[in-house]
Amino acid sequence: MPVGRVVQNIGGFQTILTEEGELLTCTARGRVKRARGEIVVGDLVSYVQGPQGGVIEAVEPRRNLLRRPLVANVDQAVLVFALHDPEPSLLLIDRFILGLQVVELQVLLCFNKLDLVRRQDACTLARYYESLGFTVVLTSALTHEGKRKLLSHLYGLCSVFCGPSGVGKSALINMIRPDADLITGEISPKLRRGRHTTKAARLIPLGRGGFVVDTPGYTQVDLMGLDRDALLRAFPEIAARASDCRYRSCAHLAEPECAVKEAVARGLIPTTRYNHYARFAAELAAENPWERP
Ligand SMILES: Nc1nc2c(ncn2[C@@H]2O[C@H](COP(=O)(O)OP(=O)(O)OP(=O)(O)O)[C@@H](O)[C@H]2O)c(=O)[nH]1
Ligand SMILES: [Mg+2]
Ligand SMILES: [Zn+2]
Repeated sequence: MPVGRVVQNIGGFQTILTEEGELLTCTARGRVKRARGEIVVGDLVSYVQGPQGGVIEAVEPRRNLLRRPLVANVDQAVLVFALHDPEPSLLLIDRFILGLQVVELQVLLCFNKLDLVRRQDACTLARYYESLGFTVVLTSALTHEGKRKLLSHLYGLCSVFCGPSGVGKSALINMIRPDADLITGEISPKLRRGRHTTKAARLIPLGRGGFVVDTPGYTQVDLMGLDRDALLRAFPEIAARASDCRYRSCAHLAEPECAVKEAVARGLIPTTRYNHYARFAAELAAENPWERP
């Protein structure tokens, strides 16, 4: 049976990308839906060709599943924030990074709308996150600055673009894949209408291998189900010092002889980051009582 990748899932119809590189509109057998729950963008599916389009017979086991945005089998999250309009919030950026740790994903930070700010301010923000251990790309979907650097991080991977609405996720994907709207045109005329305000996830193949997934913007980041390991993955600069704490189980909150708090006092870890860490730790403890330190 041939296998395809779900590129879009709207109103009970799945559009899949076939091995031959063609788009095929499908419906799923009832038992497939019951067994797997919802079919989501990024799923690999086996299908048969019927007279009315394709019929999905099975969903291949998923490598991973992200709930927000809802997408399967991704390697990397490209977290997009605008440098201006909308103004970035350090708290929201850190919250997004944490929310994405529900599955172990590589996070690439992309600060867009570089054309709207002073270069120096953009570089200060980029250096701040780089010093914590993140990879950062500065881009402008308007001037195409940063295009090549962004692309160099995307080849061969399935990258989901996420972030608040209006930051330029779709604009960036149009920048790197100008014929993306050609593909959307073939998918559904209905969608063309919402092109600048994304209503549903859409997977777009890259010319030289890999995929990008455009998703609708959101700002409500749910921390439900995240554990302490996820928290430490979101704060690598804190994780890096944890082994020097007096107590192995140190949560770096109220414990004495805490190497993390000492690093904060000495200015080696930004106070802003530590405050966000403490705030999220308290939230996780309230939402997931079994995670209480
Ligand atoms: N000046 C400037 N404007 C940009 C840039 N990138 C995007 N925009 C504009 O910002 C607005 C929002 O861009 P979109 O690509 O629709 O944003 P989005 O993140 O996809 O938003 P949602 O689909 O709602 O989540 C549009 O008017 C774009 O033209 C940029 O680099 N510079
Ligand atoms: Mg969009
Ligand atoms: Zn500690």
